[in-house]
Amino acid sequence: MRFYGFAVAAGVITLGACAGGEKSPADTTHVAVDTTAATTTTTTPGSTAPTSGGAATAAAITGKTITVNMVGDAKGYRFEPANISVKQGDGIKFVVQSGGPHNVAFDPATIPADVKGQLDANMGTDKMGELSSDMKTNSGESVTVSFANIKTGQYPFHCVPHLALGMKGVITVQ
Ligand SMILES: [Cu+2]
Repeated sequence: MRFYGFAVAAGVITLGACAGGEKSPADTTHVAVDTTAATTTTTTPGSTAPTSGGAATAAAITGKTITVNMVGDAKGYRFEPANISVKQGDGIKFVVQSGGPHNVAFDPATIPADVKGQLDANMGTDKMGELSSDMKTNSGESVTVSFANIKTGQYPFHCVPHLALGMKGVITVQ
């Protein structure tokens, strides 16, 4: 009885030492290598797909971030302000105030081909389609768009659910 108990205990300790000592370093190395390979493989086709000269990697905001409110009340649905001027590198944070759900969208037909891929990437990954953000419902929820690597020009935008009600504006990149 006493001998049996000792043998089991010793066996457990030995197994534990082997597993911990030999497997961990090897596993860690393999995981790290695999992750890098997987990331590279996944990112490359995604970036190339929009055919915009490899410009589809999100460019971070380097300037200031301007806040635009998304409002829906007795006076109607609107962006406040609706006409916004930014410098290249600035960002715009669209924040739900009331009347949601709202979103931020650009009509692909109005965006130059050499801007489309970059602008789409600069909207982040929470999107329901090309150049169209997810819906934001609750007050305080927001969509941030970077205008880094976006050439100067005028970019009309709108809120998909309220476009027919006139919720739209124009962003001028200077
Ligand atoms: Cu809206």
